[in-house]
Amino acid sequence: MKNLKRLTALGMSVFMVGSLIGCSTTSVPTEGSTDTQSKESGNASSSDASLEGTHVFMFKSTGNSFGDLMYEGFEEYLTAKGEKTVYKSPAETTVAAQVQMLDELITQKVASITISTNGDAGYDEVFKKAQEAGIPIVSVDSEATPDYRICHVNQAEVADIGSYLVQAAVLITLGVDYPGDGKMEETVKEKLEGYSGDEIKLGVLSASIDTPVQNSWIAAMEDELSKDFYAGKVSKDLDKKYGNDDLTESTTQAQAFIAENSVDCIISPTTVGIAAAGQALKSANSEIKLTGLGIPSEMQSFMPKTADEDAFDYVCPYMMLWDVIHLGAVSGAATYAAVEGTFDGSVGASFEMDAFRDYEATTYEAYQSGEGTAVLAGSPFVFSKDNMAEWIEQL
Ligand code: RAM
Repeated sequence: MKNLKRLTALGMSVFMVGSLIGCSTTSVPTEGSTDTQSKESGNASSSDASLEGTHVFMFKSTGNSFGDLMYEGFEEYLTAKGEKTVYKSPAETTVAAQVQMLDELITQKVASITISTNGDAGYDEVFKKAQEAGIPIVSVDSEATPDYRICHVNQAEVADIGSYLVQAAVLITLGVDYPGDGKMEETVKEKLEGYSGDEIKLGVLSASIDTPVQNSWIAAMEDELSKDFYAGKVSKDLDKKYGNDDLTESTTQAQAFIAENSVDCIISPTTVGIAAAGQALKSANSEIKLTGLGIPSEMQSFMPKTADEDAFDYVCPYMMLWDVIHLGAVSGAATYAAVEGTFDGSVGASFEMDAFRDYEATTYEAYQSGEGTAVLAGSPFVFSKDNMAEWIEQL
């Protein structure tokens, strides 16, 4: 894990400037087993009485490694605390599917709910039921309604993610290698100043049209594009398509971008979308380039892996993400503190997270975020030909 430390330091220096699977079941507890650290997904049937007192981690849907990696961290952290955890996600990436599953879990008297939501609205009734049953709700990745959550665990600053994704897409369109720590904005300004070609057009291949987290990043991308130095050089309008975090639907949408051939670079702020687009663009031998938020091991066929390679021989010259396993562990620590009654999520309230893997013990303090509060888990890393080989081993 030595490399992770070095890369963590790199990520911080780049990004902290200016801001601080269907219903598959991979492991189900056997009858009479005391081990409920299962990775079961799908139906939370009421016959599964062993879930009483268990901490639930619910992702947007099954079949997404991003959710699996977060659960890995969540489970590891809480297991070390002597707690029981379970991974429950619906097969469909919809609010209704999550609500139905939550309702069943609350009836089973689970200890807590840690969730990445599929939408802003539609959870009130079920969240109220959880609240009345004394079951705390913490959201991670994609926010839950401030009215009902203890706090949200934010992976990285939303504004930064939006800016960096646009900057990366513009530089990639202009054939510029990742310029290194903290140099993206100035490089974009410099390159655009000397640019007199056609207006650059960017596309977005997102998750669902309602997903809070992707929508917040898209709004931040639009803010970035409204800055003066893009005027007349990069279109303010993003061409948005939605693949619902489903591989097949995302592939269809990527193919639509290819058929229309009207964007220079696709930004996919979802690990499912970027992998689908990588494959579609590569198979079609398309000139459209790609960046976004991706898991290194899933993107290795579409990205350069050694410093001596030409990044532009690949569909995706560089992209970004954060340490997803650590993010899941932070959500576990927040949930644990909430259940213990030592963290109420109000502004200024804090909890201590034990040392986790390569990370030292850390105190997280809640800050105002929209109508609710959040804690900031970390910062993104840029994955490029200089560090891909190391990151493929980690994530
Ligand atoms: C996907 C999910 C998740 C998002 C990541 C980047 O796996 O949509 O919500 O945060 O990508």
